[in-house]
Amino acid sequence: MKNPVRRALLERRITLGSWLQVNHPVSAEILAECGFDWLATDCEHTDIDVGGFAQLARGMYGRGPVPFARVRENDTLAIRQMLDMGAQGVLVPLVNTPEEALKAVRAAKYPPRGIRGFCFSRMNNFGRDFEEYVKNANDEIAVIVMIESKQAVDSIDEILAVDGVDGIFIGPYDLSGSLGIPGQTSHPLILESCAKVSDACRRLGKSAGAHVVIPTPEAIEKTIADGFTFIALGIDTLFLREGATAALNLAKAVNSKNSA
Ligand code: 3PY
Ligand code: MG
Repeated sequence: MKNPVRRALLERRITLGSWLQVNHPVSAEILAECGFDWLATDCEHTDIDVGGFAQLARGMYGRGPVPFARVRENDTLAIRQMLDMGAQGVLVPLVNTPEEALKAVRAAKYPPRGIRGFCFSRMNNFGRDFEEYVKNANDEIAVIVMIESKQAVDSIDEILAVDGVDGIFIGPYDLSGSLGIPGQTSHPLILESCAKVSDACRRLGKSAGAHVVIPTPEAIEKTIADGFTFIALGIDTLFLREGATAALNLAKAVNSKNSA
């Protein structure tokens, strides 16, 4: 197993991914053919459990994108099971302290660096590639912690200093709740927090990630200019709705022009 996205994270190079919330492998297969560097399956805010993730990851194998899972919480077993199902990177929500960051890293690493359990499972072709997988996993699996509270922003240097944290990913919605401005993700306090986190990543040589939910040229430009390199574009659900709505609106416009 080689994970080019982890190399890019360590070198602070831009990678482009997307976000999966549809609990069916067809959308994973379709997005996997689009050329993204990685695809993150959201297991925190969807009905996608470990079995669902295993199906989506099967849709990605051999198609290019590195499978990431946003795990449902910072829980040792949640992280372990996603890795055993073939995730090559985890995004761990609501990491607020260096201790919590270390917990996530230790869950993702085999001993002696961590407490990941050994087994035959999907990630090592049910034991066929056991030795090779175990030899490389600690160096190839990416661990990204989500910064989505005031406490996390205030502790950003200490969180980034945790060995094994490859980068962070901003959660602007939860951050807005924590800052007392729920839902106001363009509020100056959020922008200030993002700038602080991005600057800390630059100083400490770690990658900063963000989700460009509506990928307009301005939003992409700003995200890159702000120093983010691990960039999620859109969501499968939004691509479906936007594509369908655009086609329908086009047909309605043609129809009304023809009947005018
Ligand atoms: C947040 O904004 O809180 C998120 O977790 C986005 O995925
Ligand atoms: Mg969140």
